[in-house]
Amino acid sequence: MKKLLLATLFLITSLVSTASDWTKGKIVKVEPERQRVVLNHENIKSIGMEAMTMPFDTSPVLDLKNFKVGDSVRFQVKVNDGVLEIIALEKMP
Ligand SMILES: [Cu+2]
Repeated sequence: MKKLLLATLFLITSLVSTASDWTKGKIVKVEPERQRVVLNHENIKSIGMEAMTMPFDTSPVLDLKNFKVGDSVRFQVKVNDGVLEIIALEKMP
């Protein structure tokens, strides 16, 4: 029982730390019709990924029409069935 509780607490803690982990980047390409965006991103600590330019799938709740090439942004990713998905995306001043 205690083990289960600890496992649950650990899971919740990991979810929270992932959710609060913002990474900065720049929009290289936007594809609103495919819910995809290409970002030049800084290293993503939560998944140990170095800085690079790459495409991302984005959550259907994000309206990509609000973004354009060259925008400075910050974002959060989660791994969904082995595929990276952006779950939060915000413009930076
Ligand atoms: Cu990358």
